[in-house]
Amino acid sequence: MSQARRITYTSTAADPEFRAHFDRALEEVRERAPIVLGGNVGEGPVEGRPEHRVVSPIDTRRVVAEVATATPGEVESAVGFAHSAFPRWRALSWARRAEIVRDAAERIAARNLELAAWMVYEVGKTRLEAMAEVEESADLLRYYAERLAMNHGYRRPLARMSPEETTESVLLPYGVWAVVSPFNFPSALAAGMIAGALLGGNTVVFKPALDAPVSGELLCEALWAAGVPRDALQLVHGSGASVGEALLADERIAGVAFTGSSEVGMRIVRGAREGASGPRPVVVEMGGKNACLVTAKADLEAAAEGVARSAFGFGGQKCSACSRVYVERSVAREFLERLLARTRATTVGDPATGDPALGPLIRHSAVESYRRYVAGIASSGGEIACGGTVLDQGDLAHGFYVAPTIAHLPDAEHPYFADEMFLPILLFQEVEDLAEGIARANAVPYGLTAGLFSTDEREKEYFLERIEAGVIYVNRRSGATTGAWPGINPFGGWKASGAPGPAALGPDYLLNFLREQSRTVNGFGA
Ligand code: UN1
Repeated sequence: MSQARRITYTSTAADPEFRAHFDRALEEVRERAPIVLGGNVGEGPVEGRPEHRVVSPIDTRRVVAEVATATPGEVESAVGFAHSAFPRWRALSWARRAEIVRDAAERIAARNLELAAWMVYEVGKTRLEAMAEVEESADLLRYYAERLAMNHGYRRPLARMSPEETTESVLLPYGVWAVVSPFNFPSALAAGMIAGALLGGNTVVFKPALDAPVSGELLCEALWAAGVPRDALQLVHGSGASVGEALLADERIAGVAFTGSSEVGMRIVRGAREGASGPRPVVVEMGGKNACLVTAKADLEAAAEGVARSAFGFGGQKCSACSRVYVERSVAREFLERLLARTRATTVGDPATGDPALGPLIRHSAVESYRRYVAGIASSGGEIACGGTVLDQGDLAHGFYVAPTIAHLPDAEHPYFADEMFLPILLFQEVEDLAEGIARANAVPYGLTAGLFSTDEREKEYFLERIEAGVIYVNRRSGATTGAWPGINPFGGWKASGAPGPAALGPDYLLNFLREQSRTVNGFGA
């Protein structure tokens, strides 16, 4: 059943009808779990027993999926199938490929509650965040298909040297792309990269995060059902270290699209660019340490809401999360009080049974990392203004729950200011003025997103011209640094956050997956 009022990342509350529908979807999913998954190599799942169990971060006694991971031989076969499928898939008209991808979008939209319910169990998102992500996935497919159509499949007549000659620029696919996606947006980030590759006529071998294989399979199901041949979209499960590496090592892989940590992304950039037949295109979207600046001229209530939503939404497990806030001294105290009030009121709990603002972290190691950072802040003379505790009592004992945390470090140069934690830990810092805030915001290797709260036109201008980030927002109450949407907020990192190239969610994203051929044809054969 699909939802009448569409949910996006700006939605704040669910109406009772949505809750009731979602409850039913959760119940159905609970009955079907654990789902057995084997990816798809050739026409069917990989051989072998499902040896990898995906447990829900909400309650680890609940097994969400049993997954058969691909062996190196199966990865090789998957690449082989996608390689053989390439000539047929690229030979389809661009209009047909766009039609198939649009159809997949409608299939995703038609099953939105079911897909979102699986995602709640699989990665622990809240209902609203999961639903928004499913809607974003459908919109991504629609938007990229529309961009292909608006550009007429990227064939453009050019000027001619002589009347007998016709000249054209044609953008063409490369071949097989490896698409590797992370757990935190297991549907949308995969949908974007896969659609980018497929629409241009490339084929794909897709490896979803091992923490989130269900969302990956459901996405592929929609694409296959819409008419993407199974061999043109192969699906292999496994870890980055085994399956990911095997994929990248295969010389028939013509391009790599990766979203995930900077550590892995940079390894891919270094290692994968050199392909068997020349440089390989590599599209990488990596980490962030995103700052928000709040000046004395800000609407402090809007700022507190925007920062809290971006810092703590999905437990800070977004590359776009706000993890540093720099506040002008004269309003620092008042802003902090408002932010603390909001943060203390943030409900943490099981998103499948209730409607908390925050669910669990993805896995045990994230909780361990949270403990280490909290201890590190204390041992550096820092102060935990709120949070800092692991929530493992009562109903929360079987999941990975932690309290949203605001911390202050006396040393403004502390390495934590440049360390992507992927946790609900926000570092709070006073600054003299906007100039100092921008200097601090820019003083990290990353440059993904950034935010400003100020009502002053000159300050806005000053910020827009100096901030070093690919995605910037001013006065965004619904999310100071997060919540990019297809066709609205192109999403690409600067500096260590991404590779140069047209941004995801933006009008030119498909260009990443295409190479140009210039065609000059002389009518008289001369
Ligand atoms: C990511 O955080 O990994 O802006 C990507 C957002 C999302 C994209 C985030 N649409 O929050």
